[in-house]
Amino acid sequence: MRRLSMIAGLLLIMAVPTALLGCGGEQPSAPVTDEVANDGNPEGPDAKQTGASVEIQMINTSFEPAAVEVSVGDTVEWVNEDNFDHNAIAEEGADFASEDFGNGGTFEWKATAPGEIAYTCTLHPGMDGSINVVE
Ligand SMILES: [Cu+2]
Repeated sequence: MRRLSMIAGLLLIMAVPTALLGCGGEQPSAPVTDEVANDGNPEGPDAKQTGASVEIQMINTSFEPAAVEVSVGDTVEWVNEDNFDHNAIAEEGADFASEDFGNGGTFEWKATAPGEIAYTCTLHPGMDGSINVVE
């Protein structure tokens, strides 16, 4: 028990100057506690929450690629490259539903849970796609 608290004390002593250095002196106290709570690694937790962005084109009345695999936290973005309207409506595994949108229009949806998703464009029978969301 005593050794543990000594180690904690050492870590605290080591962490404080690092946090102070990171501040550059212009913003005195407020950000320090945040940096210590993040273990002094701003890339870590933030980078994981942000996730990647995966683009799906709507072109020649199909989704390209028609099947994608994304991770929880990733954002899927549909971009309409055709000169007429499309939409992206989840049929199974999720509940997103875009408006109809034309050339250059986009729709975004963020994957929040793992699973298999089937979606379609309701304007064009057979224009189907799938998203496999993994941890
Ligand atoms: Cu369509």
